[in-house]
Amino acid sequence: MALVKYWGKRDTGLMLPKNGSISMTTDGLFAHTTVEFNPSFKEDKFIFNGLLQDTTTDAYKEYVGFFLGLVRKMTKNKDKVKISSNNNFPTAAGLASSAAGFAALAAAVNGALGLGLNEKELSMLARRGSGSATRSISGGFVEWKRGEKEDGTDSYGEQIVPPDYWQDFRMLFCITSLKEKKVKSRAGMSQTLKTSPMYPGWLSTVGEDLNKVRQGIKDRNFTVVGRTAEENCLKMHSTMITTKPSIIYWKPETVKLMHAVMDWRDDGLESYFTMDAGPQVKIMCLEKDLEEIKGRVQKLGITEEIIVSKPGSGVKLTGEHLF
Ligand code: 2P0
Repeated sequence: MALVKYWGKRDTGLMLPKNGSISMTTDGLFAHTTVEFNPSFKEDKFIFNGLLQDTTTDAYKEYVGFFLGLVRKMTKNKDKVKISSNNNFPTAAGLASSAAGFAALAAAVNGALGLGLNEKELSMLARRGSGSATRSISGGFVEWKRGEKEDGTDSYGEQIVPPDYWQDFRMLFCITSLKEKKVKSRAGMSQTLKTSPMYPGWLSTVGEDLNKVRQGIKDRNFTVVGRTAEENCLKMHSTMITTKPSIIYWKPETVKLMHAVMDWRDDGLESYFTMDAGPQVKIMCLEKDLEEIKGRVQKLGITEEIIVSKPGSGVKLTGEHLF
């Protein structure tokens, strides 16, 4: 979940970002993926949350199909593959499902084919599936370096601190709507870059946000991290709102929660919000205030679900296979 957002690509093929970003890998939301390449398989199969997916759709071809094409080019392995992947949270609703999904898929492919990629290489492979997945390979707080090189070899995720470094940092995922969003992040960021008059302002200030959040994490300075993350989120959304046609991911419940967080802060209860390409509000707070804030959110009666997360580990291979 991004604290300093990735918004805009400088190379769409290599999935290189216009700006660096920082996220927290969360322990409460994850993807579990099993991959098998086998010469006896007749076709590729992709099962998502238990349902066999149509591999002829544009969505499949743009995401999983494209990624498999890259893997095959890289490894020269021509075997057909079976992939099964489960998310323990809603998909395509602004909860970074493609980050979790492609980080897990890259790690599973690495294991299945014995590629022996290290964390940095794995991060660059995951990046080709979905930009935000670059960060989700590592645990704790992670920075995706923008990089300068045209070939993308210096654009990967790097851990700032491990998950146990900041044990009392919490994020509440306040799910306001379980509907899939109308405009995917990929399309949204491409449109914003082309038509928002705010986009240059976004790019010119994001470096400062990165410095503040990176240092704030190292210092465990909740005020600096929370405040900067909230400001950064609002700047990103200002580019979306002012793009043509306008993209407003917020719903009335989203705005209600934003105001609530600000009001509570005025009363001395410190928390901050961040939203991504969707209506969900993620509230950052410290463990000592968690129950109070959770209770207040529940009392508003506008959330479908609240998922509480702390910094979590990155990808790992498990012996628990889905088939
Ligand atoms: C982020 N988001 O930093 C930002 C904030 C959404 C808002 O990364 O085209 O699904 O696959 O690279 O990673 C969502 O965009 O886009 C995203 P692609 P992705 O988390």
